Amino acid sequence: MADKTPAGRFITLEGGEGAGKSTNLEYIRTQLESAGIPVVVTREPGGTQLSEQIRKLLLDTGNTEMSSDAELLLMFAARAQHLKQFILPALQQGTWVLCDRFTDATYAYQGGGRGIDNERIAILEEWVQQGFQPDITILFDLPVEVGLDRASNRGQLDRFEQEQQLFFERVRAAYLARAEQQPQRFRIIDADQPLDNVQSQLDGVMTQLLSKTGSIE
Ligand code: Z5A
Repeated sequence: MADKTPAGRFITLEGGEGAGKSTNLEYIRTQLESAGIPVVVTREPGGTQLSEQIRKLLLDTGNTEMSSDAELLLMFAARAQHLKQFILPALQQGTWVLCDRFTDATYAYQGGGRGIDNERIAILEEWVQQGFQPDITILFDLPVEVGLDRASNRGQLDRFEQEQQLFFERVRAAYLARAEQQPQRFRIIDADQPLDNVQSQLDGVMTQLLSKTGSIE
C-alpha cells in the first residue's frame, strides 16, 4: 500500500459510546502541537468527502434494511478512500495523524456487535490496508451503562446508537480482547474517571510516545 515507510505516526482512538474519544482528541492534539509536532485530526467512518458521504449512509436511521455485510463493506470502502486520499499522504509528509476510530472499531462493532467472523474482517483489512496498522491505539474503556448515560444527553440517536445494551457489551468485550491480543499497540485508559484523571493517564501515554528515543514500545 504505502510505497515507503510513513514518516509521521498514526494514532487511533477507540472506545464505546460516550467513552470520551472526541473530548480527548483535542487534548492530545494540543499536547502534540505543544511538542512541535505537525498533526492532523480525522475520523472514521469519514475524513474525506466521499467517506463522509458513506458515513451518512451508515448512520442514517432510515437504512433499517442494511445487511451486516453491506455495513462491513461500506466501512472498508470509506476506509480505502480515507487511507489513499488523506491518511497515507499526511504520514508520508511527516505529519502525525490522530484518528477517531479505525479498523479496531470494525472488529468491535461489525465483529463483536454484529457477529461477523473476525476471519472475514481480516480478509478485507489485508485487502485495504496491506499490512498498514496504527502505531498506537488508545482504548477508552468504561462500563457500557456509564457511556450510554453520558451519550444520552445528546440529540437524536444514529443507527448505531439505537442498538441495545447487549450489543454494546459485545462491542466492549471485542475491544478488550483485541487489546489483550496486541498489548504492544494498545494503551487502555480507564475512562470511568473524572476528566482530569483521564487526561493524567493520557499524559503518561504521550510522555512515552514523545520520549527521546521516539520509541512507542
Ligand atoms: N463504527 C463502526 O461500526 N465500525 C467502524 O469500523 C467504525 C465506526 C470506524 C460513529 O462513530 C459510529 O460508527 C459509531 C461506531 C461506528 N457508533 N457508535 N456507537 P463516532 O465515533 O462518530 O460516534 P460515537 O461513538 O457515537 O462517539 P461518541 O459517543 O460521541 O463517543 P465519544 O466521542 O467517545 O464521547 P465524547 O463525545 O467525547 O463524550 C461523550 C459525553 O461524555 C460528552 O458530553 C462529554 O462531555 C462527556 N465526557 C467525556 N469524558 C468524560 C469524563 N471523563 N467524565 C464525565 N463526562 C465525560
